[in-house]
Amino acid sequence: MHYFPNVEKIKYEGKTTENLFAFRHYNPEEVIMGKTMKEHLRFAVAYWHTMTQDGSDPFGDPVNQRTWFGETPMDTARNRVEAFFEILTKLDVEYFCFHDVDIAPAGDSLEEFFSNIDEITDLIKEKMDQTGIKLLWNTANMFSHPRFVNGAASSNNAEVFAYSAAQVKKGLDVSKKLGGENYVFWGGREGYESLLNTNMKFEQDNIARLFKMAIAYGEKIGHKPQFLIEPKPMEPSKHQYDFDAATAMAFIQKHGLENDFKLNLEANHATLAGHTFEHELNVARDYDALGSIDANQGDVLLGWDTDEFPTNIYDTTLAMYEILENGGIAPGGINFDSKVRRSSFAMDDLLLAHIAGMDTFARGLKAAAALKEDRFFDDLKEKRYASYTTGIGAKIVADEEDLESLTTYALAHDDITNESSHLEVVKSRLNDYLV
Ligand code: XUL
Ligand code: CO
Repeated sequence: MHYFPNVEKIKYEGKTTENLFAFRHYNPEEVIMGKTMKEHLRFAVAYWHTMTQDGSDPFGDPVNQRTWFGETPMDTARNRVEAFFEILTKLDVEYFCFHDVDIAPAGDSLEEFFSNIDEITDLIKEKMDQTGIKLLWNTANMFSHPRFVNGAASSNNAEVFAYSAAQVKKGLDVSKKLGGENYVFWGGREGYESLLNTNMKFEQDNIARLFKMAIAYGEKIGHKPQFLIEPKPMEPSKHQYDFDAATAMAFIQKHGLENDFKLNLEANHATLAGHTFEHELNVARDYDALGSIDANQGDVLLGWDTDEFPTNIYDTTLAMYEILENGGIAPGGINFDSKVRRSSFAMDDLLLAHIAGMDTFARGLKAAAALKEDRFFDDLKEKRYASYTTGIGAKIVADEEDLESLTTYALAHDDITNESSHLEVVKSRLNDYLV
């Protein structure tokens, strides 16, 4: 059965092509700074937005045209696997990501859910073996069901903690079965609605407890994916504990998790936290904790997580620059945590939207590589901080000075001149790399 019978495997055809089902910038085999684009970008397709999103919104009914619905929920789940691997193969994408509830129906009990997961992951494994496609990460959805109304590991209800632990155990078993390279924790409900009735410290200690159980279980079964926390400041929680990269790092360090945990950073979560994406990547890099990214973009005119496919080359350039500076993103990748707009309801839009996102990241990669090769930011910053390379500056960064010695220095040098940053020139020159 083919779900996209009119589309062949998508190929690179260059910028002049009229073919919508072709890459105009993403050329998987093209070598940039010693690695192919495919090796640099490590794209992944997200099961949830691609296979289960129906196009409904708070004011509108489902609109997406999808042809994989079967007679029973399990028939649909099996059809989805078939269609998903067709999408991955046609897009020439090597990785994918999913939540447990995306792939298998929850059934009437946890036992039935687990057995559904077993059956569907058998099918997924078969497809992976046939195609060579790999699992970037999986995760447990511990936020949609009503039982998680007050959180998962952070719930006031210990029964919910236990249920969440069972889901994480199953997630790690599945990760081992499918050779998952990373395992994600996104705590959508790990936060609070009101501080009036919330013990923040207790709740966060419990989240750390669950994470430590996950590390211990991974060791026990001999499967150690890179664990990732995905920060987000709010939505659905009013306040989410993993607010942003810096907050998540404080949590990781406080609980001694730094050897096992890194960050999965999402562009639209960064903007919700009042940061640019490159800010979040830069913070993570500073802690040697840049694990993986969820690629999407928000809308500056809307205040929520719109999860749009990335089409802004300015943003992808600065993100790819951070990734190049990081020495790459592996074993993480670039997961399209992105959904088609409601008006893009056709089946083919699933492919077209990914092509747009992949081309935008390819352009970002090329521009970032040129910026790096030209030492655009290096020279700029070297010049800007030059006062620390000689004289008193060199002594300050060599930790040779103290308040008294610097006071003596300042008394003799209190006539200070600063230099203009000419920031408008910088931005204008940066534009030259984008077009
Ligand atoms: C929600 C979000 C999630 C995580 C995985 O905003 O980004 O889809 O990526 O749970
Ligand atoms: Co995400």
